[in-house]
Amino acid sequence: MKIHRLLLTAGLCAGVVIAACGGEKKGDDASTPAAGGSAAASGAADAGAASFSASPLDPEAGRKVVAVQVETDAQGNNKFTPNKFEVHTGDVIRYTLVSGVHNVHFLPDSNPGAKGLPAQPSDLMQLPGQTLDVKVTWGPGHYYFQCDPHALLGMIGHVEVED
Ligand SMILES: [Cu+2]
Repeated sequence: MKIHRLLLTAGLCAGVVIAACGGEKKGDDASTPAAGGSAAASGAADAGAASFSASPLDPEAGRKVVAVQVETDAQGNNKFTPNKFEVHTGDVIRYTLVSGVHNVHFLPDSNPGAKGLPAQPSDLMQLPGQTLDVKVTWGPGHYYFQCDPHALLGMIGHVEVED
């Protein structure tokens, strides 16, 4: 339990550092200081980047909502279910909190060269039933996401985007 709490704290601190690197305010992300190695990449990704929405989004015509459960299960495992899935451009990925406290982050360092991904980690989800939607507007390919507090415990996912 102590280890878990340390990881949680480390994850939260990392989130704060990342947010700080992106500028003083979230609305100010057009001017990214070139402090980190990925600053240029994330600056380029800002134009037309997808973002997380706490209210439901509609998929494009003919596309669908893809449900992903986010939870700490009865055995204490922190996980996305499914943690590997396919979507199409125009689909909406809907993360629904079942239990625990989690977020979703398309980590730039784990998605090298990717453009249009949500630039920032999502806020923490804390209320069971709470949803986080993101519309798939970025290009085809293989993408990685994680829960920042539990990434080191294996709370990661992969999504394959097809046209
Ligand atoms: Cu988590």
